Amino acid sequence: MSLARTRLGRTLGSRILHLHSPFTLTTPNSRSLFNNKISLVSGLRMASSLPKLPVFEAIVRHDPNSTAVIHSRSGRRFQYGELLGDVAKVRNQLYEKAGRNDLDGERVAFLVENSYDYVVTLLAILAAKSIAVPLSPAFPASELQYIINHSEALMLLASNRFTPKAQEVLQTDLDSEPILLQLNKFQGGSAHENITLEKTGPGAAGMMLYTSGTTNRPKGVLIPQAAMNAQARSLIQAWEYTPEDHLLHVLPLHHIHGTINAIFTPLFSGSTIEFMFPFNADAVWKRFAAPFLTPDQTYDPVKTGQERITFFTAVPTIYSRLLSTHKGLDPEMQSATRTAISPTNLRLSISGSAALPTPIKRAWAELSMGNVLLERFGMTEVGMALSCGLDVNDRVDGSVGWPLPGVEARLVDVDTHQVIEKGQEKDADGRERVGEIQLRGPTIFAEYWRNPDATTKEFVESKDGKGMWFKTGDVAVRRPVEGAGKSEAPTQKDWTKGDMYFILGRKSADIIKSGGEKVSALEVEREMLSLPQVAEVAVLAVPSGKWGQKVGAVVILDKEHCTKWTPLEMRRALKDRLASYKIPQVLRVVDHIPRNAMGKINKKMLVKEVFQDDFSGDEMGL
Ligand code: MLC
Ligand code: AMP
Repeated sequence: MSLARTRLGRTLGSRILHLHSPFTLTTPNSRSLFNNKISLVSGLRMASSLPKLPVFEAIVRHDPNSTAVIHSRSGRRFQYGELLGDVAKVRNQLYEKAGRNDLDGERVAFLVENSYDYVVTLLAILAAKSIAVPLSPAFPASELQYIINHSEALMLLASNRFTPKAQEVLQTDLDSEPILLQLNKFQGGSAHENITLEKTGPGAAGMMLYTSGTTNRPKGVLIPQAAMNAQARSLIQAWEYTPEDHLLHVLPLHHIHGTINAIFTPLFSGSTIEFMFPFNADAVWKRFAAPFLTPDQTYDPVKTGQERITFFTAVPTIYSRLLSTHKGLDPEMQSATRTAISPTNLRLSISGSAALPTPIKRAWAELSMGNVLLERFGMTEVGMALSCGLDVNDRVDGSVGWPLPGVEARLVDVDTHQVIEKGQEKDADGRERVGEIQLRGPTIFAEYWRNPDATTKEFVESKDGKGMWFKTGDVAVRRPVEGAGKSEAPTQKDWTKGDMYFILGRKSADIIKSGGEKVSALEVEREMLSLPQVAEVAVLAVPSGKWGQKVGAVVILDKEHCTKWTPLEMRRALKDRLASYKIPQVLRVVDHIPRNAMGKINKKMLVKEVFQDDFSGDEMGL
């Protein structure tokens, strides 16, 4: 046992076990306990067998020598052939550490960086038929404490890098103590093992993502693996992922966008996932350009040692940052990056998680010499639901397209509460009818964890007996678009037909989308009200060119505590309570917040009154 490891073991106490050295134990007591556990599970040490989940069946079929994952900065590569062997190892270690050979339906939280290790960990938890709860390492311990308590996590897995963070969380006041397991890093080059897929069924395997909503604490969205598979299949059909796709991954991994669209689905298709996180515009431009930095700027993966990026999926803020930094690149880089993102090289660039402003879409198309961003609409609870089509004519400005394969969508009139049937998109006066988007199908989540009331509230019964509809809270109109959904091109699919959906906004003013991150105004208000400085507060969505929306706070100070409060002081006060993107970017201190007779604040009016000055000067800088 190395000195460093002994020290680390001591610091963590007897709860820790190093994954790749399962016999390295930290205390004599834990050794005997552990040995007992080994014998209990020894019959299950099936390094070469996994349950027959569709994702494993797909991975087994891929060329074992093809690249599954690349770490962009180090250049380290991991092949499809090594993936399932590594998954089986980690799955077995979960059993060993838990001292149980059945983790069916248990929640396993994990703090692992964007890497091959994250992919292996996620799949290993599914292989154990458990529910994977990915945590954001950027969250303060108090937010992670909430998730661990709420999900009743049996285990907390942490990479070496995030073990200190995991320890910090374990030192908070937890309802129960999850078993901590430190995962060592895979270096690449594991043997290609023959993995047997056993017909044991998926059990309760799935993923649970925490999302802010109209309640003051985030909700756990339970996505069974069957829904994860349905989401992946739908996207493969719509966006045609292939083994030739090379995806540059710049997104956080505790959201549906970064996990299902950019990990789970590419794994189904045998695509390559290259991790480059956190997002940095200069680094992304350099990576795009790399395979084209040849004397005549032709694509040369052999000489440059870099394959081209064919697939990129991001939020509008990321495209906006890329556009505004491009001007600062030197001429050679400008030219190479333009070639790299042109449609011949970058097969598909997708925008979603927030409304795509048309100026960003146009500027990207111009810079890339014709790559029109494909916009789609999704949600943690439903995966991807609506999408524009692969055909360029089907990427209509301002529209999120059509229901994806396998997804059923309808609009329910926000005024009359009637379903807006096909052909009834206009009222008697010829005005467009605005409706809430409701969805159903195999891609939809199962429930809000331990929250039957919220689950019941967000689903409505159907009249046709074909299943309940999920209420998204997003409002839209449907209209025909000349020339869209009509192409005979081979990429045209049956789902890109009929009227297209255009999102207008959300029903609730209490949900803010900033840089693709969802923020609950109520959650922020709750934390602010617990500060001694704050007597009253309203948290609002302030329109922003750069972020889509910014979190804004209108505050009445508690004069007994302070008479002045700066944005910096506010940020400092909230730093340990809220993830940084939830902390208001703009603050106004006022003497009075107008309320109606019911005591309610009209946030849509208040934002106009108070933040008028912030609406300008925050353009995208394209
Ligand atoms: C970071 N900051 C934000 C922010 N992200 N503030 C508001 N909104 C955000 N989204 C804060 C940081 O905490 C920091 O504050 C300051 O801004 C500058 O940080 P930065 O380093 O410049 O920001 P960066 O790390 O580059 O992040 C920006 C970003 C990131 C756009 C790359 O927010 C991001 O990856 N967003 C994507 C989120 C996502 O994947 N959403 C999908 C959800 S699923 P300070 O005070 O510390 O300086 C979903 C369904 C669907 O929506 O349809 O896909
Ligand atoms: P989240 O809860 O973080 O998964 O965010 C889901 C929400 O993001 C949706 O309910 C929408 O409000 C918003 N959203 C996602 N994609 C789009 C889009 N293309 N246009 C507008 N809003 C979007």
